[in-house]
Amino acid sequence: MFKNTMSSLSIARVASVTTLTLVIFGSPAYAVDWTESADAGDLPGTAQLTIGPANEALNTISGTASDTQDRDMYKIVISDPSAFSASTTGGGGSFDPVLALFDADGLGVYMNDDGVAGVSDASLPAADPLGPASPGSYYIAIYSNETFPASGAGVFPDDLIFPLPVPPFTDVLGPTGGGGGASISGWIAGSASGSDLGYQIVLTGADPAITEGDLVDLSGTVQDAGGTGLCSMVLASGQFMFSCNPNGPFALTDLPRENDGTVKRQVYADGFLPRIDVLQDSVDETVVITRAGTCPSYNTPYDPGVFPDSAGQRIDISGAVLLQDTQTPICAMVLANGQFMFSCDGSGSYALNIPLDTNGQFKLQVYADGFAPTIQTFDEFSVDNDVRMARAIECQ
Ligand SMILES: [Ca+2]
Ligand SMILES: [Ca+2]
Ligand SMILES: [Ca+2]
Repeated sequence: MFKNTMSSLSIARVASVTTLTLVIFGSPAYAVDWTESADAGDLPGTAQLTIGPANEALNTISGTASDTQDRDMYKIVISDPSAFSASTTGGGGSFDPVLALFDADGLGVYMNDDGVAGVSDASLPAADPLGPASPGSYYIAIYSNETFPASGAGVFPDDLIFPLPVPPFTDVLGPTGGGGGASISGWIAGSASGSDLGYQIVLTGADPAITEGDLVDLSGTVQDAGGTGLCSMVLASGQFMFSCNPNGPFALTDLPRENDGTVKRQVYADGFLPRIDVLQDSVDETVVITRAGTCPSYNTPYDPGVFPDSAGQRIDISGAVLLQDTQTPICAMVLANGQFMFSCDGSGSYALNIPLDTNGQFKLQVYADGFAPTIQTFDEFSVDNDVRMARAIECQ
């Protein structure tokens, strides 16, 4: 995945041998060649982030269209709008590539089907009047001429962002389709053909979307649908806090990213369905979570005793998180009196060392994506508890 890092390191080594290298190759000598990791998504929220060292241009993006219905979108930074250009290689046969640029809000900027008449490779030219006007984050999409980006409900042809190219398909087109005034929401499908169609996009005036090692800050307010701030647990990149003082606001700073450049923000609150979002960058926003409603219980009720003398004493608790009344394990977040872990080792098991509260009790909260939260209170005489989870769709 970090082929770009390898190549920039080897270039750096060559450059350090002698300044003659710099004379021969000119500058900049360093550049990022990005290779698609798994399959790039096709909307801004799922676009693949390009990542590279600081102060290095993004020279190429290489990838594969699994067939003519695979659309690959990449997030990039355009550092020099007038110098920005992009063109494909790899077109031919069943793969007739199209390039389109979208701004940070997902609005179409410009697109091209064929750079030269009779040649299927696409080209977004530099210094084009329809090209990007300001530096910043953009999304570039490569797709075949058998599919079209759309906004709104994706109705053909009303919601097309760009007009349909006409022979000889060389026009550079702005977002003047019927759906061009709104951001991309999906793709209109045509026929699927071909398999593993390799491509390369050669870029100028562009940088990777993310600088390696760049940290993320997440903040905002956790609310219910009515706008009331909620006491919740907010977790990302192994860091967490409780939005409980006062209810609602949270801030997590300097979060490392996953290997794909994203950060997963998880929000858990008693009585609400968990909310998990994969984020591309720092964000400060209101996070609305949904009340779980009335859900069936697969757990035997427990009536905890009150033991103030045990307050503060630490105990070990353990058990397994299981689906309904089966032995199927569930990967869940298990939280008890401020301590938490994930039951994701394949067996659903959890084990925590926790302090007892002022009543000598602990509140065992278990959350999993797609499941009703299960909250039960126990005392030091019930430390081994399997937790049975109802699916969210079982709730009223
Ligand atoms: Ca792909
Ligand atoms: Ca794709
Ligand atoms: Ca083409």
